[in-house]
Amino acid sequence: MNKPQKGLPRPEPRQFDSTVLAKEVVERLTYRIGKDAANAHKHDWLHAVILVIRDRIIDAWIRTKKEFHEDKGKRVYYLSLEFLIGRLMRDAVSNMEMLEQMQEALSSLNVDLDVVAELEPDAALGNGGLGRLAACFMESMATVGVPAYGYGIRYVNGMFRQEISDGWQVELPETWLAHGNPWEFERREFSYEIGFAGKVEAAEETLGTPAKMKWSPQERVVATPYDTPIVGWRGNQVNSLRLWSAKPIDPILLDQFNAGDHQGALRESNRAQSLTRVLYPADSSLAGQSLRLRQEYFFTSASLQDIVRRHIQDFGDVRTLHEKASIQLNDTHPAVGVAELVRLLVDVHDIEFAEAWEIARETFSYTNHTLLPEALESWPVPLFERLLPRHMQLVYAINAHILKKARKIEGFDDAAVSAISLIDENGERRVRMGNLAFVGSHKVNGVSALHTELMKQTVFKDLHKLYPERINNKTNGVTFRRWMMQCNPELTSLIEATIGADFKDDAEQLVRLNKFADDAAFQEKFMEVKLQKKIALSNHLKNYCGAKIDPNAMFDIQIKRIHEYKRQLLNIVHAVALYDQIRSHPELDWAPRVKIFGGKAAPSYHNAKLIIKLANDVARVINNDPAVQGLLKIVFVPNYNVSQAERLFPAADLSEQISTAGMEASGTGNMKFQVNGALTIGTLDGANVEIKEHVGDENIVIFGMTAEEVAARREQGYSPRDVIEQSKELKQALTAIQSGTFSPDDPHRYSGLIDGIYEHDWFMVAADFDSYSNAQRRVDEIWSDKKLWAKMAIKNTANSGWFSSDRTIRQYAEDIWKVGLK
Ligand code: 26W
Repeated sequence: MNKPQKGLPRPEPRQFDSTVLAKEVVERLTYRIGKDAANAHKHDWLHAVILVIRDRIIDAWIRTKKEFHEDKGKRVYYLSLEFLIGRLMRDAVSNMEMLEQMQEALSSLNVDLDVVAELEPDAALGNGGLGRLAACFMESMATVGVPAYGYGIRYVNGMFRQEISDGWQVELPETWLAHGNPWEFERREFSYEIGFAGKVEAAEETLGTPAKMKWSPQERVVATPYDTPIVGWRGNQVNSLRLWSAKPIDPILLDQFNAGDHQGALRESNRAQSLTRVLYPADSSLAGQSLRLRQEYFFTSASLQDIVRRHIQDFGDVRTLHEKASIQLNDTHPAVGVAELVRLLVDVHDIEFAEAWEIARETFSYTNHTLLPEALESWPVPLFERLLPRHMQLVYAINAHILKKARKIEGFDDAAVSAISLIDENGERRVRMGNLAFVGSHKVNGVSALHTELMKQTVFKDLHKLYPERINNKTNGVTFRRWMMQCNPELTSLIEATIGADFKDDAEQLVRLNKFADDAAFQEKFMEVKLQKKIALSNHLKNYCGAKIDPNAMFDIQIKRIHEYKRQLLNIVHAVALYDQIRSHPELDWAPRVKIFGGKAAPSYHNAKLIIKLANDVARVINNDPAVQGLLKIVFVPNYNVSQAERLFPAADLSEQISTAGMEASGTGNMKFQVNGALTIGTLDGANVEIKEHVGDENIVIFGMTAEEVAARREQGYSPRDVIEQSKELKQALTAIQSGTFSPDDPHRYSGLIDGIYEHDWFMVAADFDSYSNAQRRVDEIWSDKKLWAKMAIKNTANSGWFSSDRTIRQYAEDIWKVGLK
């Protein structure tokens, strides 16, 4: 249950005097930035505003740290290679409840808050869903009162900037730190040394079996933290996000430099700094690069050294670590931490292996975010051994320990033993990071009910047999502060005027809107807000990418990473089919639609990049054909990121959640659409299943095969060619794409892509097409009944409260972390 602050009276909204704020902004501008109002650039204003907000947050931050220290309670550490935060200013100013006063203060200085807010760069230290979830969780942990620290990497270059050139994706570096970052504080005093490679010898006093050892790394770098305050709703608690930056031990080898070897003198420095230079822009397969493993170990080791240091400082004895610390592994990216913590305990703190192993397992828990085989991390044994020789020994020791236990269990045959092994012995030997994370954790969770069930049946089938209590579900959520209150203040005000303000502290109060779903006056107001947000998006897109779209058309939106399993291709093929039908039957009453796409492709993912080009090619032809003017339009929004998302979700009528069932772990975009009153067209995949349960079958449009049906169909051997032959609509659309209708400059551009559908169609585009197309007709029917659409849209918002990340975090706190909330 989502209760505001454990029954404590809700704090009164803070009072900030706008004249005081205006004075402070000018004061910061003068004395911290060194400018007067007459000469200040917009960036200077932004900086000054942030400094004013920041100073207030710092007071609460220091108070929070003091409380943690005095409470002597358990703390939560969220280890994630990605935090996709976006902009922080609006988050901070609205969670501190000073938005209106700050707006007033700035307008008294002739400055527009919205204009300066646009200048803040997006902190895009993540790829997609997993990274954005980490950011929502940080905000929710501060909101519900979890004493938490986030740990990650301070990439100099986060996610690349996407430009679309002649319809193709081009990747450019994004330099989010170019103007400095007023939100971060360097804390050099908490720097740690991180080692790589080198040799392992017996320690002077050997202790226990396997024994304590001495690792002498061949290469060492320094990890220096930068802290960012994360303020929760109403500013009650401020947690820290600690991001590590790599620095050389010796910035320059002076002797070498003076001897004339200028490059050699800087080599070590450059090598160290390259560790945290760039985020890997792939959210599925990784071709085993050693830099990636080095990044993972670097931030994990630094975080664990910091956690152990803090624990000893506060509690004196490292043996009680598991009682006072809960470490959440966000996917397997920090899974090497299991071996690292055992190493620190055995080699540095003289604890015997068996006890160290118990402590580690009680401390860690692991979240799995994907079942895609190519995304399950594993490292070639030779690479792992060269880079982390001591950890390799410990992985073998842990493996021996686990396999011994498994062999004693009846019915655990050789196949099951080899499936749970930490080493994959099929072909090139590899260390399986998923298995390491699983055995090294006391709890392992999936991110939606369906995904968790599939984890038990597929990737972790045998480990689940061995540890049947370990796997549990924690359905994802999103923070309503960012995804409703900040990006859709118009909707927020309407809801407040209708049901009061309680939903701001407890999103589940939104259910009170259910009784207004049939109320004609409320329907009108609700759809009026939607129209306003659509007009705002139309205006934005005109400036941003030259797209001209009619706000009265249905905004049908698919925004997410481009991946074959997410099936943007199914949506594009449907657009082509619809185009064909409108042209063949101009006499019919077509619902005007704008199909909007946005998303980045991994730079090395050929088909994903081709799908972007196809969307743009199809857009060019359709948008220039007078026969469908005003009825169908396609827009590909370049550089989809958190800030674009904040404009797109509130303006959506239709949310496309059309992955091949069983492949999308949860989805969180689906929730952001729902919050903002869009209807979902989707498969029974990930959290769509639970969205359907919450909104009711009649308020969502479901199509396609279930996960079970997909598995059975693949098992039986599926013939896409036969399916295509039986669907005139599909065949026509595929033929048009294949024959170069949309790519006259290169008629064979899409041969390979379409051949893939004919030959194997792994993602079942053909198999689900007719069902999808029928579902889209149903969407058109609903659209033609404005009252029905409004009612369904309201029902979606009204029943979205359960998908608040506050609920998710409370469940983690209770079931996994066992930590009290403030
Ligand atoms: C190879 C490296 C790699 C592998 C997987 C990098 C990143 C990943 C992630 C697991 C990809 C990811 O972001 N997964 C998404 O996580 C979201 C939050 O739980 C879910 O909502 C999405 O369904 C899932 O695709």
